[in-house]
Amino acid sequence: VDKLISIFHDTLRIRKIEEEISLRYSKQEMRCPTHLSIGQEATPSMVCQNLTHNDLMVGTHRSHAHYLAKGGDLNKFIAELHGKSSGCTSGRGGSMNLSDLNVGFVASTAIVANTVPIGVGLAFAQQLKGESNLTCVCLGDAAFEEGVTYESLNFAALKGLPVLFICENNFYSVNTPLALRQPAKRKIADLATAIGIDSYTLDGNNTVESYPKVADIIATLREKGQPQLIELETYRYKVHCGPEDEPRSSRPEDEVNYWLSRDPVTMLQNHLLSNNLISQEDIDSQLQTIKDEIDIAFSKAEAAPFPLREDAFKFKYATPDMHWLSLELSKQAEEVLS
Ligand SMILES: Cc1ncc(C[n+]2csc(CCOP(=O)(O)OP(=O)(O)O)c2C)c(N)n1
Ligand SMILES: [Mg+2]
Repeated sequence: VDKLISIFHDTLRIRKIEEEISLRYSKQEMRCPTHLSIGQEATPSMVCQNLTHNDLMVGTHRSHAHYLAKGGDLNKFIAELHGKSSGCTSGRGGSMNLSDLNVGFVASTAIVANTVPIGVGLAFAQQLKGESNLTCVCLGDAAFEEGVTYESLNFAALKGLPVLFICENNFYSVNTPLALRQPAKRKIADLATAIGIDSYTLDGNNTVESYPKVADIIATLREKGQPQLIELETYRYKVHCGPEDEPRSSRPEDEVNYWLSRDPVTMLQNHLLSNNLISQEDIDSQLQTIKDEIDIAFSKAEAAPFPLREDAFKFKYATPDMHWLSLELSKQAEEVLS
């Protein structure tokens, strides 16, 4: 019960944070492309209940919820969206490049499936070092249309790496439905099973039903140290990228109605209320606390300084013999900025 209440709090908090981003986005203070995951909040909230800050996580272009559920700092997150130096990636990454080693959130990247080999490599490194933590790799359904995913799953199976693959299947890649991209009768989880990874398909919106299974799978992974994949079926309400709602006309009406009737926050809230596990007063008080912390995070982010111009080329990847290029780019940047 405590876990369900905690998951509810996380889903509600992530929902409210992303709604606020969506509301404020048109002010043009957050200048990075932003992929919201409103409708999908239960999956990272369920998974992260069973992860510690020692466990590593890598994410995707749509990783706000992953970062927040993993324990990422709200102030640093909102500052990152504003490109400020107090951001979790020092204002250099934005929405799609979140990173915070304090909570084991190593990286997220914009390239579909890019973090799958990175996550498997991290797990391999941890195994070589004799560490007992696990690595969680978040990926979308479209990552199963990229060759590198199969190579990485194969390597994880071969080496017996403690990797938890979390595939959030929201049935879309940008605007293209899964049915137009992958054979209808073949489950994503079955692909990973065929490679030699224990895999499961769960309802990503029904926390009451799926959470105990998620907890068991992660416990087994910790015990046996073998990779596991969970495909969590869910749905996003917003457009692929940006703050607007997905136009009703762009998707089949019965499909939208089905998923709206299974909203993960509402379903869990109804369960907790109807079983007297939480009261409306508790929810109202949680909402007030969340609102206050969001307001503070935005105020801090708006007031924070941008990274310094003279630091523009710090932390870049370049060998010393490439230094001439940085100097040249730096000169050009100066000219543009002046
Ligand atoms: C290698 C690569 N191909 C294409 C793109 C363009 N792109 C960005 S997000 C995206 C959709 C990814 O869908 P999915 O993995 O299911 O994640 P979702 O957006 O549904 O969360 C695509 C095609 C990209 N970023 N990288
Ligand atoms: Mg998808």
